[in-house]
Amino acid sequence: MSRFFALTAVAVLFVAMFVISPVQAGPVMLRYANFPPASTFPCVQMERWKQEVETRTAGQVQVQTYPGGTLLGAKNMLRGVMKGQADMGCLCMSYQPGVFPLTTVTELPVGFSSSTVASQVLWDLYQLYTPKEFAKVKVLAMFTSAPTNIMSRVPVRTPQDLEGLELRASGMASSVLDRLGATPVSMPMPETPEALQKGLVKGLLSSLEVMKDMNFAEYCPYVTRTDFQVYPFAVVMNMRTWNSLSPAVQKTMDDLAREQSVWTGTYMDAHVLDSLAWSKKTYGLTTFELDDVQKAAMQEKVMPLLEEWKGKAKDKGIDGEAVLTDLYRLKKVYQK
Ligand code: 3IO
Repeated sequence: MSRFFALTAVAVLFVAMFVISPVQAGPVMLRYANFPPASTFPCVQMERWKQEVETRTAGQVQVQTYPGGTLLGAKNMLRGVMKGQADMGCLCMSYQPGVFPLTTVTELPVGFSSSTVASQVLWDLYQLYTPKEFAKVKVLAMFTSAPTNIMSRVPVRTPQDLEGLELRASGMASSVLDRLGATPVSMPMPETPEALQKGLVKGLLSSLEVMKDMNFAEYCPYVTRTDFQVYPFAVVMNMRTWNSLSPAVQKTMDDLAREQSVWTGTYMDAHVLDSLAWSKKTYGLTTFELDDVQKAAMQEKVMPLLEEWKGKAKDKGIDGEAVLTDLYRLKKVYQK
């Protein structure tokens, strides 16, 4: 009889080892997917997050990073993370129009002066509203690109030069180009080099650090300063992965979230300046500035996009007017 109990005890222990050990023994491994090349800012911030988390958890959490769409691509990032194909992913809200009705408020041409300001506004708006669009994932950071400018193979000296010009963009940036009489061609960033090389587009509308990080300065010797709007990003985690983490690890990640968002904005703004200096030195970049009258005329043409966004928000049960009021209030706070 005692032998029976001994065997049972061994069996119970054996099973327990398998059930418990994956949680208790060894570091937790997280797979973090990203869509653009490793040189670009979404991946630079990913490596920084990995470093911080590995250090702050004393190696209890290990992060395996997958840049360049090697695990998930630009358009299936949210779905892939929700399905558990990756534990984490970095996504750009502009690539899936309609999927992020609230946070895309930050895509509007509201005059953000920097990524540092826009990233903080986006993070605060997320905290304030915890929008449904992110309900099925855990959000670990949010940030934006720097304000968008025109990079082109042909000079764009005046707003008239935009007429019919094929430029690559995405989401609201494409709508902005459309309003200004250009011909937007929408695609995510990783498809842009080929479109430029093949002459499918004559340039693009994005933030200027890609002149260096994507080597677009080689194809686009001209920049026109417009600072139209920004592209918003989110770092999300699979909910089951999140729930499997210890409270201490969860706290480490929660504590890092705002800091990571601000870090990325600050990195981005500095890197834009670096990229412009590099483009001038390496490829002799020419930059065009528009005058105040031209800027005002362009701003007037894009203003209806705000009403359009409010209408779409309303269809999804969002009080767009209130969200915009909060956006302007926060923008003012961080611009100081
Ligand atoms: C962007 C996306 C991927 C890599 C670098 C980047 N810099 C600015 C963006 C914004 C964006 O999503 C886009 O498609 O222009």
